[in-house]
Amino acid sequence: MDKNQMMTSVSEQMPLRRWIHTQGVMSTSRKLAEKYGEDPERAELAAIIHDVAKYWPIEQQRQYIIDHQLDNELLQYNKELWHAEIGYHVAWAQYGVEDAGIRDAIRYHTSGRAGMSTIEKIVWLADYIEPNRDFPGVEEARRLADQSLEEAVLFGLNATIILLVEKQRIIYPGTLAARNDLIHIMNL
Ligand code: DGI
Ligand code: FE
Ligand code: FE
Repeated sequence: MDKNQMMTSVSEQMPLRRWIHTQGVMSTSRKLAEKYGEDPERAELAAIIHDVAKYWPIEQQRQYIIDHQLDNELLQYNKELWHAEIGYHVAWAQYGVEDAGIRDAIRYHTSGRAGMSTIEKIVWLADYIEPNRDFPGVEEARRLADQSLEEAVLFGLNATIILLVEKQRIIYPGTLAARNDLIHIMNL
């Protein structure tokens, strides 16, 4: 399937505001890729698909993970994590994306993980700072994104973890592992 067909198919599965967000993630992913030595086309393709399943009914999301033998441990954690795992499978099953790096960027775009690749960090960060995002701290995250990919992702992971703690919510261990790993590799 070509890029335009994918964009049409993805946009039909979400409300307009989410498609506008996706377009923001696409352009930001391209820019970050140019800055940090990744292929802008690969980063953009991951961005197009990253939220494809975000608005699927939640029971359909659960069933998709079970039916396709995806990581069902995620079902024990917050529902916001599920659409990323589904997007990883849909990218291949429905859109024919074979590039494992692109598919992993979709897979880990919400949770993050230890040992994130450059394209994984780019899509994670683009999702966090794209121009339509507006929350306390987004300006600081954008400023850090100009300086260091790792520092900016770490800032976003920290803020996400703090928010989850404040709301008395469960934290997926992979998110903590992503944060710990960045601190290790940055020698903080
Ligand atoms: O799909 P988007 O809204 O564009 O963004 P996303 O896929 O990064 O989802 C982010 C939301 O997921 C964010 O508001 C926090 C929530 N969330 C719930 N549990 C977890 C989590 N995020 C992480 N990183 N880890 C969790 O365990
Ligand atoms: Fe998402
Ligand atoms: Fe998103």
